[in-house]
Amino acid sequence: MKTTGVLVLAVTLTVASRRHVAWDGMVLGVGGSKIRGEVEMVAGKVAGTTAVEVSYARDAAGAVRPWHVHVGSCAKGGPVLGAASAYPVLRVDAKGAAEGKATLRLALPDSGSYYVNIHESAAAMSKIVACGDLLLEE
Ligand SMILES: [Cu+2]
Repeated sequence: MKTTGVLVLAVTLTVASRRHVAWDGMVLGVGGSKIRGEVEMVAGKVAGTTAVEVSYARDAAGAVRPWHVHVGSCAKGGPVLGAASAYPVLRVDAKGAAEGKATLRLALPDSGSYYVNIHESAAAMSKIVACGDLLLEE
């Protein structure tokens, strides 16, 4: 019986340390862009990593868009979360849709404020075409 108790405790601790935390948000066009989509940020498959997925529609076919999750909010701005190089550019398809994934070398945050933004182009990083604040879902 003692062994069973230890086992139950071990299982309970394992489950407790794997809280299902996810960050979700809507991606919405800024300044006349009609972009509409979603972003999700969850723990990566490898411990200590974070996986981000973004997908959206209603953009200009053929556009190539840099994007990142940033610390802060669409309203206030803030620095890129992780390395900017971890976010492969989005390539908008013929129907105006795009999707991308990034793996960040940091553990999924369980607090703070984050947002995703889509930049006009590598040559016009300061122009934001879409943005979305992330909300913590537990
Ligand atoms: Cu950015």
